[in-house]
Amino acid sequence: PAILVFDSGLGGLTVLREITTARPDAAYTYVADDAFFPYGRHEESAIITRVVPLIGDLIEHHTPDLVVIACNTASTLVMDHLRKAYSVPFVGTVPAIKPACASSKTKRVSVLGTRGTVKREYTRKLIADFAHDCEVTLVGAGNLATLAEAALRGESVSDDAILAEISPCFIEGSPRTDTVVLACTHYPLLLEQIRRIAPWPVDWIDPAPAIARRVESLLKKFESENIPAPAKFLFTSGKPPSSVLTKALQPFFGAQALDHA
Ligand code: DGN
Repeated sequence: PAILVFDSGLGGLTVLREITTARPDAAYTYVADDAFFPYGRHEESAIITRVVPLIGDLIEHHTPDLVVIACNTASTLVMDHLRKAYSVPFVGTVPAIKPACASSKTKRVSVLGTRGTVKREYTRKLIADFAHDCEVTLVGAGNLATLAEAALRGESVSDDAILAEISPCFIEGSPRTDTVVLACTHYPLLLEQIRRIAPWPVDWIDPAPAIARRVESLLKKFESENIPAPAKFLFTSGKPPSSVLTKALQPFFGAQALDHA
């Protein structure tokens, strides 16, 4: 099967990594709309106008069997529009509020996302539907996705810069926060550093494994083929990646060739 994975930038690679483990036999095209990055700073209407036709063009050009929108900032807005406009199956990425509230022991959960994601109607509805016995704090991080991309490029990102973005997630008191939803696909790129500097240990919920399970179930009809994994492709709408970045991306694309266009 052919799978198209889309994000505003390179955060969706954390989702790609998980899906490729589940279905190593699929052909992957990863598209980063980096010319419009970060999506968190755009108006809702601008994101819809940008993403819906862009995905249409990509479907026409790449004819995928499945499209994964590996971006919360876009998924919380465009999934209905996409499903109405195109017949290919879609998997979106939305804040994992339901599993976080189910697993939290203290029933104090924070949702860390872009400013766009945390103010969405869609996110509020997830809270209304699934957080009955749980107190949910929404934290809009203005700069964390950009810091994650800098870290991926090999730049050093200071503990203080990250702490400034994540500290509002930690609500003191009794009981205190024990679970934080990573509601932006970029944040797992920083998880090691985030865990090390967090004021206290919490469960960080990364949606990628759940997305990979969903993809696997939608792809059941494509029998797993015992063939060498096809090359994976990276497309960017802005600048081509530097050689440093291309090297940093290699682990996400596995041993196969990484081609860029
Ligand atoms: N990775 C994206 C998300 O999951 O929301 C958005 C990053 C951004 O555009 N700021």
